[in-house]
Amino acid sequence: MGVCPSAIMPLVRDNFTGVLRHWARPEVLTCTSWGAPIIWDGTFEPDVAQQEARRQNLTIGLTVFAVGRYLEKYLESFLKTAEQHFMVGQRVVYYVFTDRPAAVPGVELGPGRRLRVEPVAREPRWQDVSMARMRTLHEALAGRLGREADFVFCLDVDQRFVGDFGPEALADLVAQLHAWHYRWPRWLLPYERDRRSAAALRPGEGDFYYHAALFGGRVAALRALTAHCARGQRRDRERGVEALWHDESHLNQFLWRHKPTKLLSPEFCWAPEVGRRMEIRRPRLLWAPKEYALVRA
Ligand code: 2GW
Ligand code: MN
Repeated sequence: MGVCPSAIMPLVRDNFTGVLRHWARPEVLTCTSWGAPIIWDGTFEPDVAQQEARRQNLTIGLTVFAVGRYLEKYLESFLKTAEQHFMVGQRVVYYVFTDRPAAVPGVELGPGRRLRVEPVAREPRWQDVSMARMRTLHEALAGRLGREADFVFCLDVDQRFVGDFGPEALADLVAQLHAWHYRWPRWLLPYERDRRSAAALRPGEGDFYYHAALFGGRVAALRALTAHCARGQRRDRERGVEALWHDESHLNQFLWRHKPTKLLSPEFCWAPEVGRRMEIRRPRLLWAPKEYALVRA
């Protein structure tokens, strides 16, 4: 994972994080080898972020897909908990992509917050439901979403907010450390290795394993990310291959070539099944329990 430059270059800051307090969390990596902050609980100042976001008069987009059974199962608690914790005090626009717009639950929204429902087709294979998000997002970012939002976060729906998730997470290109893999050595990370796939990484490539359940950034950066992933998926389909972790493999490929400017610690998107970990202090999102047998039938 490279040597953290924080020991020799203690001042990592950005407008939203403030001065990164490496010293508050000496037990974890708080900075990447390319100088991007990895934000952990206690390393940033939420008030600095809040003020800066207000000063810039930002609109923050949150996209989520709820297709088929995932709508009833997850969407309401996702939205309700987002109202309690996601970018509270900022202007927020939710984009819910679904095959059944009429079934989207009515959730009461706070001031300055709105919800738009965008119809999408239902793909027959679940892998395609997940992968089709990249192309749909790419198009949405070129349309109204891209015009009305300054920053956008793209999330899986099968999770809920349990802690405040605020503007400290904003940056040009934001990636999430995967809860299951953040302690693993690089050679064990589940990147796509088949060279026929556009998502392939060679031995020695890859910085971290990033979770596709959460990525974000400025509209321009996300246009590039979604274009890369959608193009890679299309090429794979033409060649008759499919990457190991679908859109997530292509995301990891992109983020190896285009370094994210901020990383979120696994606290931001935690999986309770991993078990107790001393460094996980205050989770922001929790994955819903996986019920593959039920939903992937
Ligand atoms: C997905 C798999 C099996 C059955 C159904 C679905 C499904 C997904 C669905 O029926 N309807 C639906 O709206 N989705 C959307 O795709 C939804 O937003 C969901 O959160 C997202 C990804 O599927 P999910 O959450 O079941 O996959 P995970 O949690 O195992 O996700 C990781 O790996 C995926 C690729 O296999 C994606 O990269 C995802 O972003 C990762 O978190
Ligand atoms: Mn998920």
